[in-house]
Amino acid sequence: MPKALIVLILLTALVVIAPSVFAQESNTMTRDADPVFVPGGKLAALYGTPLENIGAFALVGGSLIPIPFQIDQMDAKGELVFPEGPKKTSDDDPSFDATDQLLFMVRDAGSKAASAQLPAGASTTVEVLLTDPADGGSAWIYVAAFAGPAPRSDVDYVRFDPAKNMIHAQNYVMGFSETAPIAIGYLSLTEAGGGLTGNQADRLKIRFNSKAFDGLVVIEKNEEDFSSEVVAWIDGPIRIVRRTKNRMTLFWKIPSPSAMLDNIYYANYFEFPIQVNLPFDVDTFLNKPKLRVSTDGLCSTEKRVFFNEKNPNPVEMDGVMTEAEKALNLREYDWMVVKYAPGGPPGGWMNRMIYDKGETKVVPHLYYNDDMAKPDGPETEPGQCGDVGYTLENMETVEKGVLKLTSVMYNIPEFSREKIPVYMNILDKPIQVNVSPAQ
Ligand SMILES: [Ca+2]
Ligand SMILES: [Ca+2]
Ligand SMILES: [Ca+2]
Repeated sequence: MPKALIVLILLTALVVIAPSVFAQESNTMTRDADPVFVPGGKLAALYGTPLENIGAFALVGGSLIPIPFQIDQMDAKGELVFPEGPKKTSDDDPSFDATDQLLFMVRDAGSKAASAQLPAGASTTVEVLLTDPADGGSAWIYVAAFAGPAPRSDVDYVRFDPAKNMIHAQNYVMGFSETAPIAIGYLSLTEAGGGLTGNQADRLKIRFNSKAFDGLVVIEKNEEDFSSEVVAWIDGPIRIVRRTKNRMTLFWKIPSPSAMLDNIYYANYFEFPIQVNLPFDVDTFLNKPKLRVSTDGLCSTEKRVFFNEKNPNPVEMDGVMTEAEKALNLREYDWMVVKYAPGGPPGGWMNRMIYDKGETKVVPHLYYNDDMAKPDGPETEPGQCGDVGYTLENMETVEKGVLKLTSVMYNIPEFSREKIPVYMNILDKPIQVNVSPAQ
């Protein structure tokens, strides 16, 4: 058979086959807000590789490009490794091993690559298939080991400024109160986060009050009674993990046991944990203990509205408590939203709580106060202007021990109600990963 004819037949075959193959293998992932975690146990092909020799890539618009990713290491004791800060730590095995994990943003994944498109010069390449359990959508990334430093993306979604103790994320900027270093004292949405207006937060308030010794003593504590020290941090392109050592003066001069808390910041959301250490059975000493954790707003900024699934009609956070606001259902909620009022910028925040109540009956209820005439010090702007968060109910059912709650704040840059389930899926239906050798 003449050579030209064979070539022609092959070409025809390719043209016929190619569209159907590519149609099945293109990126169909609709989710764009999630980080994706690949545990080290699934990346055995990379064990022993120095971290700087590992690269992650995605096929976008027909070319394979480096994507932002980071590797968080865990030591032999299962402790997260913090490469920076006064109490920095290091991994027993500084190269990639089974306890480390690789993370990246789902928005950076791409289509399935053919073998000719795999990273040139890599000694090993694995294919990571991402599947959305909610709608079956899929996307891919490729992780490769090189003999020397790997090509890297220069995208950095989050930056920690340790001198100013500020977080600069793609969608928001956060700082802390000078007089209460455990508490958020500055929070703004960037243009990418659907905001434009500078600081929106008075401060985070942590308020505890209780009676003790049959009502003879009143105990009141606020966020200024905490010491909080940044001891170490991870600052990668995907997330910041900021470890703080926190103590509260409990009674007279007796400090609480110190609690290490890891605040985590992604491009578009953050996790703010609270830990209540109880060195005794609460019921023995305290009557009606109450804890409130809330973020007060500023009336001087752009108007905002609030709603949650139990209170679907938005109420205006304007410093005036209407009848509708007084009648809000405060029961335990799945999510709540604070966004700019209609006509304002498009962005908003969705909040949810993660907690394990264990044997206790402790539940977070909604806290909402929007009354400028009611001072609630210590605070920056007197009065409450859309002060929203949670109170812990039934704390007297807690026995000696530790109570942990994490508040997660998701920024939704172009807010619409249809997006709420999408953001709930970040935790409820995490994106699945399957790793196989790249073909
Ligand atoms: Ca390691
Ligand atoms: Ca109001
Ligand atoms: Ca205030």
